[in-house]
Amino acid sequence: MIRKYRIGTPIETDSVVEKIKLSSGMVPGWEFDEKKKTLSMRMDADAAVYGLGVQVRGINKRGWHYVSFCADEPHHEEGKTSLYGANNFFVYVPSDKGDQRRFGMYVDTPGRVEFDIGFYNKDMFQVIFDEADAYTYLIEEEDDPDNNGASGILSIVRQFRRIIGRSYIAPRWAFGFGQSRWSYMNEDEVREVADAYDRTGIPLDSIYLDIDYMERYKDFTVSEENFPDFPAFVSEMKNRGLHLVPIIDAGVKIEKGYDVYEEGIAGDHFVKDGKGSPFTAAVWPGRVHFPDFLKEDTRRWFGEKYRRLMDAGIDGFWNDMNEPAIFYSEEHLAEVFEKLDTYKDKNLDIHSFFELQGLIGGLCNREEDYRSFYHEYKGERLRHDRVHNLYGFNMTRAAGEAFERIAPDSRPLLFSRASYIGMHRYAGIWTGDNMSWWSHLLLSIQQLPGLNMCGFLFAGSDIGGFGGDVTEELMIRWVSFGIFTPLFRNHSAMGTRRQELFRFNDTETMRRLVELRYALIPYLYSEYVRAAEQDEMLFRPLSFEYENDPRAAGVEDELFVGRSIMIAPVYTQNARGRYVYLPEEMKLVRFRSFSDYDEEWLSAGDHFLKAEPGEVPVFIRKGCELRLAEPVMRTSELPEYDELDKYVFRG
Ligand code: MIG
Repeated sequence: MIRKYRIGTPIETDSVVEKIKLSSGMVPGWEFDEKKKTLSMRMDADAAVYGLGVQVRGINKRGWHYVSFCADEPHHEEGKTSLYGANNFFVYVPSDKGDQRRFGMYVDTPGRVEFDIGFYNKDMFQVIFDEADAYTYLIEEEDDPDNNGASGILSIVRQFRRIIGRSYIAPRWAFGFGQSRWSYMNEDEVREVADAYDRTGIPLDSIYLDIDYMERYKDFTVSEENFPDFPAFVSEMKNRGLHLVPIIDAGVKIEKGYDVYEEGIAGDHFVKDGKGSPFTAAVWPGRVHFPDFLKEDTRRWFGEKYRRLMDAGIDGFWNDMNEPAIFYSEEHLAEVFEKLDTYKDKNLDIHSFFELQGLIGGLCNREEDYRSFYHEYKGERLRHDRVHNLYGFNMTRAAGEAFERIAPDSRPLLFSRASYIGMHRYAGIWTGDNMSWWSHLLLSIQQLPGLNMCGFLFAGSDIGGFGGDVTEELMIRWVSFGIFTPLFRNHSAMGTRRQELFRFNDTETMRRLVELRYALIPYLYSEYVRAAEQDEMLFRPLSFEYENDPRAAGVEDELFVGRSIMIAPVYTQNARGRYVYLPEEMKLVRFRSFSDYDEEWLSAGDHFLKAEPGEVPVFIRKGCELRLAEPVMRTSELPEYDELDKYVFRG
């Protein structure tokens, strides 16, 4: 049962595709304070709150506040309130003691909105708007005849997923292992990576091209110096069964003679400053203009540009910097330079010194800059901050819509950093610039359920961590978890320790783990496609499956993956295992490789689970089965799930 309510004059976002009749009045159960622009509700002492897409601090979101305002935020620490996505759907689950009922809520507003979930006042849930213009959808449990036994929370999620449209389905090769680095600079570096993987026998399906493949960071160009015959190189890789996946950034370099820039100006495709000229900011290439992806013909124009790379044989892309990230705006930079001059001969004391530091540190992603340019959206001129959260969504939609025209029968890979609900119909996401920290391995486990709830099924984090130096043990544990995530990509930042798997001492363990991934792909991919088609979640916390088990509600580090299995990754240093809670009896299979394992039945309750680095425990649910393939070097050599009969594990 879904009801839709209106607050103020909402901006249409295209996130909901089903027509739902507007109900009159305010969302029942919530109070709206017009002056404070706040919706609020008292929370039951034991209530849990799930959802909100990609955010910090665990699966149950209660106890912190979250701001939906897509942010280029490379520090995913627990004090942060915004990461790259703005995904305003949550499920509220009260205890059975009070008189409240479970429900889901989607707050559809493209501007900034804060979800204070017991942060300021531990018993209050507050939705605080910048502009109180929104649709809210209230989703209650209903008897769903074809819910396949889904329990209350899952049926709420499923109803929501139905109204936002079917999730993007990535090609199967995208489940293969991907190796990325910022950046492989030229053909030879890419070849060396491919050769080293083949030499060590570690399966691989794709190699990513980060910004340096371009000519001076200009979108849709390829450096002729470093990739002299790009189409030939793409097909050389293709002949080896490898896909190259280039990055595309949101900003278009301002450069006379660069056709994307020239066409953008001629076609009036860029966002405007207050005076009506194209807004100038800086990102990688230096000064750029931002395409106004909110305009349909700009999406069409920009989307067509992907064709160039596709004509060269490319069939996968990642869209970056589309919050959009801004290093500085030209206007503000000039102000800062002027101000800096006044410090020159000053005796800098504590105040002026910090002020000076703030001037420089505050150049990036500045609030005021986001309020200084304009879009043309559905026939209206709107200031950017009011529609900020739609930017990355619509950049990615431009690509997705273009793929439907350019390659209607094939399924290119596409994922994005920024997101809004609605984008899940066109692409997946990756979780951005994490660190090579154990805590971020845990974070990457905990981010998945919230993403799945919002329709993002094709998702994953940078394996091994993006920033900082990874250790071999962390990499082994991270890969041991990553083999279950749809996007399974090792990526790291410039200047950090090289972390391709063949660079570690124990490449044997790395190979076994990636082989296990390939053995799992038929299961994972068929469960993934099914989840997309049936509006289900691929990754489910225990509390979603065992709603009446109070112990399950507290489990933040175990997940069901598809219908048959549950995982309990190890995410601490020097561990030889971990504690695990089983809501019911399950079969444990402890894999050292796809063909080397031991099995045992474990009863419901708590257990210490032994798992040395390199051992991957998988729990098979009672009455379910898991079939593995024999590993191969490329996904193209894998059979379908139904064809497997050799390695069958039964719970
Ligand atoms: O400001 O393209 O999240 O994956 O390697 C950094 C360089 C820009 C951020 C992405 C990261 C990518 C990096 N990009």
